[in-house]
Formats: sequence, C-alpha cells, structure tokens
Amino acid sequence: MSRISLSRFLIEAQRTEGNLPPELRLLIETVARACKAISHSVNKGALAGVLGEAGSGNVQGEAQKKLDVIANDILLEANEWGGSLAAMASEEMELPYSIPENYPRGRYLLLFDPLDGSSNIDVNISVGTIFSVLECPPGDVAPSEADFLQSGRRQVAAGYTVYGPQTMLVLTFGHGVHGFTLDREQGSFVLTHPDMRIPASTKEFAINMSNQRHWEAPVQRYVGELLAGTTGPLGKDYNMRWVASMVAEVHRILVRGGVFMYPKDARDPSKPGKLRLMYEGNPMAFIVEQAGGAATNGRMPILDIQPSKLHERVAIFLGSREEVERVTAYHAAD
Ligand code: P6P
Repeated sequence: MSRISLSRFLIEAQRTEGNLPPELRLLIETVARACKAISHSVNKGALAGVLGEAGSGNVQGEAQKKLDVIANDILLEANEWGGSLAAMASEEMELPYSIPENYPRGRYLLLFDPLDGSSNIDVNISVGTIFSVLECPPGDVAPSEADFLQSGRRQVAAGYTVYGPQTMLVLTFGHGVHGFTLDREQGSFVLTHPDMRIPASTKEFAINMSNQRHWEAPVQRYVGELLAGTTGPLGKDYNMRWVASMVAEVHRILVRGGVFMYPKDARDPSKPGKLRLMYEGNPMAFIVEQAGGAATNGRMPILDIQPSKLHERVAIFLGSREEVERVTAYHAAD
C-alpha cells in the first residue's frame, strides 16, 4: 500500500472535498511540525534535562513541568509567524497571545493544551498535545478573550498528538477522524488509521475511582452498575482503565471503544469539573462525535455549551455512544 503522508492527505483534502482552505491546511502542517519537535523533547526526557518541575505555576494554579513550558513555547514560536492566525490561547497562559504586529495576521484562532497529562512525564507514561481551531470574528483590532468564546460546534478543526510507544497525530475537519503515525526515520507523519470509528458498545470504562464519594447520584448509580457487571442490570462484566492522561484515554477509546468520565464532584460546587472546555472538552468532543461516539457534560452535548470564560471547566462523559447516552439519561432522570 503506498504511504500517504500528512502533507499529501491535506493537499488531497483541500483539492477533493473542498473542505480544507489552504490557510487551514498550512496551519495544521505547522501544528504537526511543532508536535514533532515536542515529541523529540518528550522522548529525550532525562537525557535532555527536561524532566521535573519548571519552578513556576500556570493560570490554573498548577505547578508547571519544564516540558509544559517547553511545549507551550514550541507551539507559540512555530505558529506566530505563519500568517494563518489572529491569536492563540493556551492552558498555560492566562490571556490570549495576539500575533505580533510585525507578523502577518490570519483568520484563525488556535487553542491548545500543550502537554496534557504532564504529571505522567517523570514516570514515563504517555502524554499529549490537544488543539482546537476556531475562526476569528471579523475586525481589525487584536482579538480579545471574548473572540474565543464560541461553542465547540464552531470548530473548523481539532486534533491531538499522543506521545506514547508511537507518536500519533489524530485529526478531524468535520469529515471523519484520521490517524497518522510519526515515521522518525523520514521525519513525517504517515496515514495509518484512516476514518477511525468508535464502537457503539463497550466493556471498558475510565474514571478516577478515588473520587467516588464526591460524585453526584446519577454517576454513583451508573458506575455502581458498571461494577456490578453480570450481577447487575447491564448484564455484562466491565474492565476499568485510568491512565490519568486524557489524550491516552481518548486514543484508546478511538481504537477499541470505551467510556471516559471526569464528572463534577462535591469538593468544589463552583467548578463543574476538572477538565477545561475550550482546549480539552471541545476538541475531544469534536473528534469523538466525528468518530461516531458521543460527548456530554452529563446533561447536554459538550459541543453545544456556550462558554463564558476562556479557562472554564466542564464535566466530561465521552466515548461509546450507548454508554454515554445511558449515563446522560440517568442525569436527566435525577
Ligand atoms: P486525576 C491530566 O492532569 C488531566 O488534565 C487529564 O489528562 C487526566 O484525564 C486528568 O487530568 C487526571 O486527573 O484527578 O486523575 O489526576
């Protein structure tokens, strides 16, 4: 089978399906190139002295790892001069980054979590980069936070790169989900997983069970039924996974099905969940829905949520459609 590189795939998408504007194609190529550089740093680890804490904190109040900062800088530097963007927003930065005056400004907004799951870096467990692309509202002034506050339905592209045993880039433009594996010898991403689909049913769930006492009743009910297996109403035994790296969990679900949950819990009623809507929930929900799965906050599709803050959090239930619909129905019945 002839190898299809990411570049060839994107050029064909631009030419045939007409759904990929040249400026967006170039943006994706640039993000992919940045992810290759991040992969190189992640893979060198201790050999490059990039493990451990950066000695700084981010807007979320979390201690930053050296690689969080490195990955963020790589994405900013790769994208600021390309001419596709009006601004960027990152989990690691309180405010959006407007493209400097001396660079050409484009029509897209890029949002990213530069290195999700970074608490796993020092123990050599898979981590990843998550990104989302929106169109910038027209106007000739520098974009503000308000320009980013668009629902997930308005994304024009989304993807992630998982830095695991293989480095894989998974993409959607709203026409299916496609996976590319990094060929380190050639230095290029190669199409290896065309048109990824999530099985509608599953026997695998992912949740951090140590938070169980803090969950709301519908989640207690649903997880209780999963644990009851054949002795309960679901009539089958389930297996559990928890990598504590969302990108790794979502990738597993895309490849073999499953349901991932990070519910709201009672510890902080002001927070609807731990994960962030704009650069974790929305891109992953776009990918999951495009692969035939479902993604809700327990009560509505994540992609329909109208954001009010750039770093707002969201509860997440995503993956195999049958399971997400079940736990969402339990919320509705509550
Ligand atoms: P916990 C990583 O910090 C992350 O943002 C996601 O990648 C992951 O799914 C979740 O948080 C893990 O959270 O509470 O289990 O450490």
